[in-house]
Amino acid sequence: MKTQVAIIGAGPSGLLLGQLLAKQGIDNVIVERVTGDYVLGRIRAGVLEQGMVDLLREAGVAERMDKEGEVHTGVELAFNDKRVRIALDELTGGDTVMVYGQTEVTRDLMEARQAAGLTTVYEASDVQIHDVKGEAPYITFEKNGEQVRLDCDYVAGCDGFHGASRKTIPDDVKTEHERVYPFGWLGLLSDTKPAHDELIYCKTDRGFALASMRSPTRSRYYLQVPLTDKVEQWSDDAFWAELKRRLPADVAATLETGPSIEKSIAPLRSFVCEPMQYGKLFLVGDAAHIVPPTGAKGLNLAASDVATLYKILTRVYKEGDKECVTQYSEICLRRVWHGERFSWWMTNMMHDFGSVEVNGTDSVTFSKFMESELNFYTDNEAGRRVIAMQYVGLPYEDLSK
Ligand code: RFL
Ligand code: PHB
Repeated sequence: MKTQVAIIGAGPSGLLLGQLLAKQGIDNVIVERVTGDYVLGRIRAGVLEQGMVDLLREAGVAERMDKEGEVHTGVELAFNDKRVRIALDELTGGDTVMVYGQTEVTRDLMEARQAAGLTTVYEASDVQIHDVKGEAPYITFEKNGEQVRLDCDYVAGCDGFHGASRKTIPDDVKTEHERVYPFGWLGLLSDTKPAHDELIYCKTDRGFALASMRSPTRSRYYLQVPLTDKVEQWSDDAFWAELKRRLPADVAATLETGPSIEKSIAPLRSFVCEPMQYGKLFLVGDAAHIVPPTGAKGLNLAASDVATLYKILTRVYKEGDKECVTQYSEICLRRVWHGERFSWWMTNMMHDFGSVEVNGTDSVTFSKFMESELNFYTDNEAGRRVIAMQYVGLPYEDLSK
C-alpha cells in the first residue's frame, strides 16, 4: 500500500487531520488499533473552543454540530457558598464555547470519511514506524494475521497517550515532562435534564465536582475521587448522593437523577513530550500531551495541533515548500504550554489535595494560597477576563513565511 500521509489512530485528531487533508486533495490512510464502535464508546470531552468549531466547519463536518450543539456564553465557578459566573462573551469581545460531545464529533468525522471513500484500517495490531529520518518512511502493521506495509511521505502519530508513535522517538532526542495528580475524576453520563443551563465547576471541602451536559436531556457529571477508588465501588445512588453534597444547595435541590449510561474513572495528569516531531513523524494531540480535564483543553489542543499540521502539509504539497515542516513542534508547543499551564492552575485551584504536599508546600498552606488565588481572580473583572480568555481558547498561530 502507498499513500502520502499515514495517520496512526482514528480518534478525533487522526480523523480530523484526515478529513482536512483529503479536502486539499492530499491522500491519507488511517490505521487504528481497535474497532470504530470501540472508539465511539469512549465518553470524553464535551466543550469545544471557537477555534475547533471553526476548524470543524472548514473540514465540512459541522452541519450536525451547528444544529444540535449548544453555544455557551458563560460558565460558573462555585465555592464557599458563592457562585461566580464567568461571562465568556462579554469578557472576551464575543467569544463563546460550544457544548457538543467528542463522541458526536468523532461520529460526524467517521461518517464523512466513509462518504468520501477514504481508507481506514480498523483492528490493525503491532503498528511500527520505520525510517522517518530518511527519504522513504513507511509503517507496518498486522491485519487479519497478515503483515501489511504502508509506504508514505509523512507519518502523523495521532494514537493517543499510550500509542506507538511517541515511543518511536529515541529517548536521547525527546524530553518528557510530567505531573501526576493524587486523585482522579469519576464521570457519570445519564439521560437526565442538566442541573443547570451552564457548566458549574465546584470547589468544596469534600472535593471537586463538575456539572456538565451533552444536550437538554443528557447530563455529564464528575466527582473528584481518590486514585484508589474503583468504579465498581460507586453505585449510581452513591454517586448522586455525593454529587448533591458538592453542588450548590439550590442546584442540588432540583437535581434530576436517573440510571447511568456510562461511569468511569480517569486519572489526572499533565504531560508534554518535546519536541513533537522526529524527522517525518509528527506527534498530534494526546500522543504528545495530556492535560487534566479541569480546563476542558485536551481535545482542543489536539485540534490546534491538527490545524498546524494541516497548514504545513498543505504548503508542502501545494507549494513544494518542504522546509516548513521544521516549524511544527515549535508552533504547537507554544500553545500547548499555555493550555497545560491553564489546566494545571485550574486543577490546583479547584481540587482538594488533602494532606498531600504540593509543589514543595505543605497542604494547609497550599490550600490557603489557592483559596486566595480563587478569590482574587473571581472578585474583579480583570481576573475573570483572564479566566475567560483562556477558557474560550487562545488564537491559533499562523506559519511563518
Ligand atoms: P485519542 O482520543 O486517545 O485517540 C487515539 C486513537 O489512537 C488509537 N491507538 C492506536 N492505533 C493504532 N496503533 C496503536 N498502537 C494505537 N494506540 C492507540 C486509539 O485506539 C484511539 O482511537 O487521542 P486524540 O485523537 O489525540 O484525542 C484527544 C482527546 O481524546 C482528549 O484530549 C480529550 O478527550 C481530553 N478531554 C477533554 N478535552 C477537551 O478539550 N474538553 C473536555 O471537556 C475534555 N474532557 C477529556 C475530558 C478526557 C477525559 N478522559 C477520560 C481522559 C474528560 C475526560 C473524562
Ligand atoms: C465534559 O462535559 O465532559 C467536560 C466539560 C468540561 C470539562 C471537562 C469535561 O472541563
